[in-house]
Amino acid sequence: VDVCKQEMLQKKNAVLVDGVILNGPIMDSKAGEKFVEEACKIIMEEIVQKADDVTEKVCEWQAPEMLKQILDLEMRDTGECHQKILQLCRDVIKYSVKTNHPRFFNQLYAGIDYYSLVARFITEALNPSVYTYEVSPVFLLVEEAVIKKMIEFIGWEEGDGIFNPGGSVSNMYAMNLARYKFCPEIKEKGLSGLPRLVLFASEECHYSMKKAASFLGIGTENVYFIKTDERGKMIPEELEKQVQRARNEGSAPFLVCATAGTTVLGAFDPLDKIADICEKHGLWLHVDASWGGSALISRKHRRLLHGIHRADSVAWNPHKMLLAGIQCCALLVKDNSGLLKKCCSAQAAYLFQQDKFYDVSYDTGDKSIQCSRRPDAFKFWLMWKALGTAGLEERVNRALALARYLVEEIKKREGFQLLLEPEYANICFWYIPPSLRKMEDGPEFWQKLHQVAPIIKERMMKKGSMMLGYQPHRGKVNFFRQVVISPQVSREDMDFLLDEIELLAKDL
Ligand code: ABU
Repeated sequence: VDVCKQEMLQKKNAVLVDGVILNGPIMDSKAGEKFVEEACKIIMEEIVQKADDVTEKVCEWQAPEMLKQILDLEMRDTGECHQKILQLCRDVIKYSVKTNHPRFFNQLYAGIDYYSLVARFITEALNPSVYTYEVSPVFLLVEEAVIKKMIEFIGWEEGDGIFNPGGSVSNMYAMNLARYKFCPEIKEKGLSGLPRLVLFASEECHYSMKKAASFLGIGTENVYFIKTDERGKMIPEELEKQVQRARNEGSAPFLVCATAGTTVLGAFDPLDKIADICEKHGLWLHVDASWGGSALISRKHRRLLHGIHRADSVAWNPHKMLLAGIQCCALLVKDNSGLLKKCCSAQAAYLFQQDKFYDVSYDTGDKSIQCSRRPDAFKFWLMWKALGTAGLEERVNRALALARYLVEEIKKREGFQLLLEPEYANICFWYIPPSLRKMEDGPEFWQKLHQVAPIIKERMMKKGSMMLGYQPHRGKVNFFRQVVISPQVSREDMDFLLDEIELLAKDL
């Protein structure tokens, strides 16, 4: 650097301010390009090309203290050479969980979609922020087109929407919007003077309902949880009772949040019956279809969401079942009169100038509660263009057929016990190891069974052979929740999963 500085100073036109030479860019573009090229090669070799290789590990488990040492996390005064940084990239990949591995069944997302991956590369490289047409012309039009298409699948004739950083945020938007519709003056006046607002969601709803109620100042005590049946579906008669209860208490019911695809059991609430109750009581109906919404793409399975067209708003995450890449989450709203914008806008004059030279109705960023916003619709759009609706439909149908296959295999095998017949891609089951099979049913049996899934989970992660979630749930001791999503997954992986559990637990 000093040599360059000397050379520059000797040139007549060197411009210095505060001792800083301002001539020419300070970045070495050629070296930067070479670095990107080499890093892309690593990404190809270590992630993309290994994504369907079952001989690779799903994870390379290290305890946090050990991983801290391996990764050399310290950030120092002087930078490090490219070779060292490339090695860091390799380490990051090595010790990260391969969520695109065919045996990653841990969450409500999995697998790799090549088109959405490329879309992400493009948007990462372009680094746009989706608020105004002037900085995001393509991505704003893409978002509009995707929202329009999603609205069609819900069955609305028109509507509005916005992509958000997660289904939890979509649910929060819906709550805010429903409240704004109920009492528009809240935007200016705030919470003071409002009656006690009450909303309703099933006992099985996503935890974001509580978070949203807390964040928005509604209060978690004002979320009335509605009893569910043995399959985890909201019981409409119980909803009716709770609405009456809220009214008798003098509170103001304003919103029902139904769920289409609950997190643990994958249950779908009876939307039509819930919509009847909402209509009768004048309540906003929001459907959290973050997980189950993708079934709308399938002619065979869309009946799971029968009645969704009657909702006022819907949260739907194409990053889950459809593999659009985290994060890709839309809040869709039936209203087409600009309610979303009226609710969220703050009219920043430095972004949303009304005297621009183009049609400013395309500056849709003020509908968002964010300022900077990622172009998440683009990865869904590119994937949809490449696969067509038929390809997306095939993806959903295959995942659900594989789930069915696994269910039938579970029924055949000794030691495996289903919690319930699944409706969707969540297969919940216990594994009863040999030593517990002859034990009498009773508290001791369940207490021992509770300990089994965590041990098997630890063993699978330390071996790196697969990843599968477990949890206790509503009085039931720890059980596995297998989630089937990825098109990379095959029948053999389903068989492997069961064989591997037996193998890992043979001494239990
Ligand atoms: N809302 C996503 C929950 C995380 C999971 O169970 O995969």
